[in-house]
Amino acid sequence: MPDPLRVPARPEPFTFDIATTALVVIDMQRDFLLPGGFGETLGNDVALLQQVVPPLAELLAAARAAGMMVIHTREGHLPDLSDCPPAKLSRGAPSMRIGDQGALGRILIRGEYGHDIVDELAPIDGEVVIDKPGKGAFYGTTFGDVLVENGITRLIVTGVTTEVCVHTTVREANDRGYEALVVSDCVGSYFPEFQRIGLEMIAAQGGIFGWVSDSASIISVLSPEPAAPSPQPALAG
Ligand code: TIU
Repeated sequence: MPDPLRVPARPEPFTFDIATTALVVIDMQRDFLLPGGFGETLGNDVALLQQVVPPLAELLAAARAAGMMVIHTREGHLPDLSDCPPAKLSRGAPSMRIGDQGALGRILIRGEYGHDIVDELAPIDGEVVIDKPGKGAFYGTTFGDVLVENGITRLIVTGVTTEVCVHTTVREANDRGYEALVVSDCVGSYFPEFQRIGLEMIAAQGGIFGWVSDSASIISVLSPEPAAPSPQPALAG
C-alpha cells in the first residue's frame, strides 16, 4: 500500500489514497453555465460559473491520469415531472419554470441539451454519471451505493453551485461518514459573497463538515514533478 497523499488544506492537511477517493463533479451542466438555461431563468449572471471550467478541466485531467475514480452528477427531472416536488416547481419567480421550453431545450429535464454536462468536462467511458432530482447527490439516487461498491471513503468535490448543490452534497456525505475536500477554484456560485462565505463555512470550527483546498495543490500531489534524472557517468572511450 503506497503512503497516502497529503494536500495542504484548511483547517488542516487532507490525506487520501487514489484507490479509495473519488473526484465528484457536481452539476456542471449547460442549464447552470450557459445563457438560456435554468440558472439564467432564475435571474443569475452565468459568467461567474464559467470561470470554474478551466481549472476543473485541469484537475479532471490530473485525476484521470492518476487513475482516480470520477463521478459526475446532473440535477434534473423526468419529462413528466413526476419526480419534481411542487415546492421546487413553484419556488421563486423565474422567467421560465422547470419543464418549460427554453433556448437549450426543456429546462432541467433529463435528455435535453441543456441538462447535459458542458463539452469541456464531458464524461469519458467508464465514468459514472448520477442523475439526481434534488440538490444533494445522495437523495433519490444510487450515489451512496456506488461509493460503497467501489470502496470509496473520501471525496474531492467540485462543481456548482457552492452554496446549493455542493454544500448539500458535502453535508450529506459528512453525515454518512465520508471525508470531503472541496476545491475552492473548482466550485462556483452566482454570488461572490456566497462563494467566499460558503467555503469558510465548510472549514470553520475545525472543519465542521469538510476541508477546503485548491486545484494547484491537489494537482501537485496527483502529478508530482518527475525527479530530475541523475547524471549519467561518462562512458569510457
Ligand atoms: N440555483 C442554484 O444556485 N443552484 C441550483 O439550483 N442547483 C445546483 O446548485 N446544482
